[in-house]
Amino acid sequence: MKAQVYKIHSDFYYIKPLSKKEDLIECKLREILKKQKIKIKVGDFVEAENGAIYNLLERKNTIERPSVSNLDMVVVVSSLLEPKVDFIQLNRYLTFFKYHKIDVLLCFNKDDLMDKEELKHAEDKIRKIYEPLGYKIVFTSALYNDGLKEFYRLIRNKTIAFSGLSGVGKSSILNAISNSNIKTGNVSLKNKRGCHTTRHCEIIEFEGTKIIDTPGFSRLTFDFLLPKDLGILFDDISIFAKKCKFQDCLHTEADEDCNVIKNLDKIDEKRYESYLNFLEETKEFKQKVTYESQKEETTNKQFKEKTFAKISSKKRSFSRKKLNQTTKNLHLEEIGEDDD
Ligand SMILES: Nc1nc2c(ncn2[C@@H]2O[C@H](COP(=O)(O)OP(=O)(O)OP(=O)(O)O)[C@@H](O)[C@H]2O)c(=O)[nH]1
Ligand SMILES: [Mg+2]
Ligand SMILES: [Zn+2]
Repeated sequence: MKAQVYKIHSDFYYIKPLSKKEDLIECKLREILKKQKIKIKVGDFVEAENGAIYNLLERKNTIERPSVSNLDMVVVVSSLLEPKVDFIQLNRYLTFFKYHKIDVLLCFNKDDLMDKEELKHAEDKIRKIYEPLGYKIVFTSALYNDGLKEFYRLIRNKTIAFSGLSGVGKSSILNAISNSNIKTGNVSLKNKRGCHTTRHCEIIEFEGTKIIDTPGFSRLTFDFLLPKDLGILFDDISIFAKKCKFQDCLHTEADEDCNVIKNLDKIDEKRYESYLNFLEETKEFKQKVTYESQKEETTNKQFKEKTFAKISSKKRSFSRKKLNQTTKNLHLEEIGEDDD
């Protein structure tokens, strides 16, 4: 039976068969998958029988944070206030999903917390940065149903996952558009942060749309990318980077004649700051990779030297033997010669 994984709780996998409109079936994992160290995620298509999943079917895409597969789109949710938009974190999500080639919809929630003028100002600022980058943007209030029709129109019939910091209103939006009753949490009065109410990823399905609610997370570092590959993920930087005359340029302040530096006034300040932040992480990764490959090279070299030394000592003893032999022969020959 082919099925999709809807939620996972410790060792239990809740799957929905593709063929029938059944309720979720509780399953475990077959040993073979565990042995192969295959990690099954929410959104995965699998094969199962007798209450056990035994095969993972091909994925369209898969990500670790949140840990989900087969997405048509990710909705990156921020809240305009409480907590207010963290643009570097937002760029972090966008760069990450661009790397994974997954479409993104930007949702700015809690617009009810701003007065009209403030909201207009925030909207203009956000649209100016992100619309030229090709992102669709919605402004919503889960509390007052603002923008939710437009939001629903953009995600209809798709499999989408929410992504965003804790407390921005992901579960609240999902509740408002799907009439669900998922637990939502408070935002701390002191630091305006959420309190990690949603703990697991789970598919909520209605009218052919599948929404994966996810726990809010912020830890996401570019510790898998080389510095030279970061710029390509920033369209607003790569447009100038393409015309940069330096070949291995990373477009930092150090290179005065760099075409990106020359055009910094045309790049949003926070976007460039985000680039520099992530660049440091990619540099750390490069250092690690270089160190490890050097270590491996040294080990290989030592190994080779050892082998060589062994061979040469053998060779040496061999040649000594041969030399002895030859000398002996020579000696005999000499004797023989003498004999003659
Ligand atoms: N004023 C206002 N408050 C909202 C809105 N949406 C959500 N909230 C409140 O924000 C708080 C956090 O909402 P959640 O939906 O739990 O946030 P979340 O993003 O799911 O958070 P985690 O599950 O922790 O990742 C709750 O107190 C909600 O009532 C909104 O549009 N306006
Ligand atoms: Mg939640
Ligand atoms: Zn440059």
